[in-house]
Amino acid sequence: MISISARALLGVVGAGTLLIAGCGTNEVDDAATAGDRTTVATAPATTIAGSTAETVSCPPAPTSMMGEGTRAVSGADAPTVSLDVKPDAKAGYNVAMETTNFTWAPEHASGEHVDGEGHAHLYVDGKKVGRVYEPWVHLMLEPGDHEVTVSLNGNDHAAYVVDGVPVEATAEVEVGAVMEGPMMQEGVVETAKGSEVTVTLTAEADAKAGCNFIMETTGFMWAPEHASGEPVAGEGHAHVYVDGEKQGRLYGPAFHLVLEPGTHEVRVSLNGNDHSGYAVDGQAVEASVTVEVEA
Ligand SMILES: [Cu+2]
Repeated sequence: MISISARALLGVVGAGTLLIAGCGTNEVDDAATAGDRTTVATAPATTIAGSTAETVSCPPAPTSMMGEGTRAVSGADAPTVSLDVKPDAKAGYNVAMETTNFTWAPEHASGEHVDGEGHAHLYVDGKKVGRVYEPWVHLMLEPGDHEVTVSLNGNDHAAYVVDGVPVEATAEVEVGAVMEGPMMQEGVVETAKGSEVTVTLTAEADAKAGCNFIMETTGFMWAPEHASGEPVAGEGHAHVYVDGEKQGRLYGPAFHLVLEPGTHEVRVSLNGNDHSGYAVDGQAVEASVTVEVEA
């Protein structure tokens, strides 16, 4: 049902003009499941352990597309990318990119060009969904035939091009009318004493648009390849919420968000492979930061 020809990126989907790295147009995903809610209710934003106190100002989306341009590269050192898209056992698709001669550098996004460094841009049916900062992304797609494309871009967003051909990969994805996986209980996993799981979240204005977010975790292993699989102690991924609404999954510690003007709370939770939220002493393992986007 999926034919593969390239690679992909990261996935969070947003409502409205929200531009998160990754997802399709809607992110129903695991959003409707009850387990998440509990953790939200019991953890007021102001007391979340890993949260950043000050408000971070994030530039709005550019009103016109800045010339992102291209960067011609050649020779044996030119970056390459390939793409693998597989249905997730619960919802949506897991997209894995493999790259060569390429260094993921979310911390340099919108900064100076460095040969071989950069991030990916994700497109669904030719429309840019957002940036991807790491090789795994979760995508929600509407029923129908879709083309998922990832391009490799430098820190300054210029697309890498080899012999006039963009370094990108495309996968054809055919989404059936019903693609609901088995309903998984999104409960809470109390972590055993002595195996504490923690997360902190920081945001920094991106020089071009939006904010770049970085999670730091302890006692936790990113396991995108096990998402919607059996729980393994300490493994998992994150869920990201904006103003209390789930946007999608995160498969690694770095992500980019362009939000609508206003003040927003961006929150992440650490979740097991089965999507249960990690908790320590009854407290959800999550972190939040408040960002302000100028009109
Ligand atoms: Cu999950």
